[in-house]
Amino acid sequence: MTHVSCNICPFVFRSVGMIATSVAAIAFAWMALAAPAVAQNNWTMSISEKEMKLENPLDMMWDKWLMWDIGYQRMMCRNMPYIELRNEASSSSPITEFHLTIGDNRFNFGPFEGGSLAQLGSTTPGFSLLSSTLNGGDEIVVSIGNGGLLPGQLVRFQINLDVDPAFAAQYAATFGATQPDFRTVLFDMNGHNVYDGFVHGDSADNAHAFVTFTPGGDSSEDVFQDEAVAAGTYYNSHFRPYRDSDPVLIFQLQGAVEVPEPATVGSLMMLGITAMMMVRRRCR
Ligand SMILES: [Ca+2]
Ligand SMILES: [Ca+2]
Ligand SMILES: [Ca+2]
Repeated sequence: MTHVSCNICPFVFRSVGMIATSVAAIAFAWMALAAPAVAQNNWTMSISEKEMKLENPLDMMWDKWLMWDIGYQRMMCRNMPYIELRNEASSSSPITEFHLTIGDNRFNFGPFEGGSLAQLGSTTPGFSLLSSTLNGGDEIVVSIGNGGLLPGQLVRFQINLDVDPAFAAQYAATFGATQPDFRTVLFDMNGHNVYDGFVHGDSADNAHAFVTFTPGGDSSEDVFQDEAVAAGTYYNSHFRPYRDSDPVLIFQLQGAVEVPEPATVGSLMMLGITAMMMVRRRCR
């Protein structure tokens, strides 16, 4: 029985091992580069006719206090609702711009006395807002200065809805001198378009919003649905009798944009360390 010693075997095994390590390293690099980014910049927009509802969304005592106004006052509040824009704490970039479309384009975002289109709320002082419109007043743009709205921060501001001049006579024929309710302009409560008399349940004529993160760019858009509202018969000239209940509600939109995953940088560093270990092993 002959015993043949094999001098070439350790070399073959080492080469196979190095090739396997290289293939694994390349596969790892591809996984790191091809992996979808999972980190996101996220925003939430809430709208309500009363700023204090946004400040105290779950407080029953506030709900009772806010609800028992008179019908005329509620009509005016619903024409000049408050928006709360929140940059979620999980985001990594500030929000520098907010966009909202009008929904029903027979209306527009109109100025307050003094000319501004968005007025900073009293509950979030200190922000520098600059407002303008696009598309003949049918899209409002609110820029947030001084570095923008940081992750974890929120800002509240008030907007004002007006009737387009071309629709003013038709509006007045039905609703007189009253002001349009944001729940009939940005969307149609219970799918009821009160200006056409139709019930569609269609979000094609509803408002949508997005924000710009800097850095990060424009987020996804979100659109209002034709929201279900229990006391949906009170709007514009249809004032609530004082004895009736009509809670102050909040309606929300949300969006996001993915940001480059910082882990990708870590993965590339790991790849570098693996390559260095391979070189060291070769030099032994
Ligand atoms: Ca318009
Ligand atoms: Ca108005
Ligand atoms: Ca609609």
